Amino acid sequence: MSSNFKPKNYQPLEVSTIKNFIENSDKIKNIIGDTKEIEIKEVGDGNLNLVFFVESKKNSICIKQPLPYLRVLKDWPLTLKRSYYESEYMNIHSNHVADLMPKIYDFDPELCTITMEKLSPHIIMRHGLINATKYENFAEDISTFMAKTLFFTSDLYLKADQKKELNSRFIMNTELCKITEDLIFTDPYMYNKNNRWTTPHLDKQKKEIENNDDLKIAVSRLKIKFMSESQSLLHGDLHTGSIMVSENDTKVIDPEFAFYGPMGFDVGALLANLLMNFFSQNGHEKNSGERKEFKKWILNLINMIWIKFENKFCNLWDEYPEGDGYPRQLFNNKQIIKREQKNYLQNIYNDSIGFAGAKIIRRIFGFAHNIDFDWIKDDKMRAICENKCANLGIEMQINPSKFKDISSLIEAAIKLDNDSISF
Ligand code: SR1
Ligand code: MG
Repeated sequence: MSSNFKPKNYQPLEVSTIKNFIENSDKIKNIIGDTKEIEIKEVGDGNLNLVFFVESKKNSICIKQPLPYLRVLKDWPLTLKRSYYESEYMNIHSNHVADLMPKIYDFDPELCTITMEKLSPHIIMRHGLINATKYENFAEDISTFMAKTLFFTSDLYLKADQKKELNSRFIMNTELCKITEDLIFTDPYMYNKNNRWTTPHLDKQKKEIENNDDLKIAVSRLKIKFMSESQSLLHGDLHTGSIMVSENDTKVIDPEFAFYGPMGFDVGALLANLLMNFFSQNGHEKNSGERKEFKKWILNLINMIWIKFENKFCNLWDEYPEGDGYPRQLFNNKQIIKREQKNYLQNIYNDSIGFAGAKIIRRIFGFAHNIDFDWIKDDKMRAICENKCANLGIEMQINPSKFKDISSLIEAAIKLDNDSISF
């Protein structure tokens, strides 16, 4: 299960070997049809994997294959087993959210490939948001995705043995969890050769982070929560680079970090990435003020996502109170459960705030950054956007009670965005 897991016939695919790969699989060949005139492109631009698009007259597919190391840092070994976890996650959730993920055609345990539907005309959501494109169905779609994936794999819906069995299928995704444990909860708070930030402008803030004991305690508490609370089967990397969108459609991709963890980790990842996009907008303006309207839209999106998620999650709980968590026999009085739902959702919200704060800091001071900020060409401008957002990320971790509900989070973001900062 570790990085030395290597099936006997594993070979990284190349554009020149894809035809052969298709011809060796009846299933895939059937989808593609005649391979004589196919077009093949390697398009992977993430941190980890190879991604090929194949187009024939009949159909188009996407083949994703892990490498035994990090694509962006070749001397960092990484288990091939991750594609197994990704395909397991997609299979499990295809019951609940089939229309919110690409269709999977094949998982090849030898080559570790996942062959799936090629999404078109979808693009990576992060790219769309950087260009200030609005996705009007997104709040509806992603709140459904999170409510269903998190509820249906929790103790609220499953019997204890079913949940433990599911958990056991992901329990050894330890290498991917370790990336998160190091890159999100540890490295940004100390010296690490892989860390980077907009220097020299953010040098002072980086030092303050390293010297802030309250912050290091807060992030370590979040790390403990991440490592020990097996609440639901998480996507594990639910940022806007793991979501593809078209005008009216949303598809969640890339669940290779899947594992059983605290629900707020997925919700927080999404909120953090939308907040980072909000703070990056000034840096993408050609004329000052032109993104004002879009920034309002992003904040409203954050608000809608949380409210819809909360409602949908509680509705699922009302409809399927089947899990061992709150045995039905104990609660004849529905009001008691209603009250407890509020409490439960408040806890998810509180966790989401902390995790979102940690996710913000890692993307500004850690190893893997977001293009939302990285694509701001002017260093000073980028530093200003990042600094304001990082101030929010720090507060969200040390003073989560300041953000008791989603409107207080939004007000705080507006206030920090209006701060005048100069370097
Ligand atoms: C070393 S991989 C860096 C990051 O890329 C993925 O998207 C995850 O967020 C991971 O932490
Ligand atoms: Mg990914």
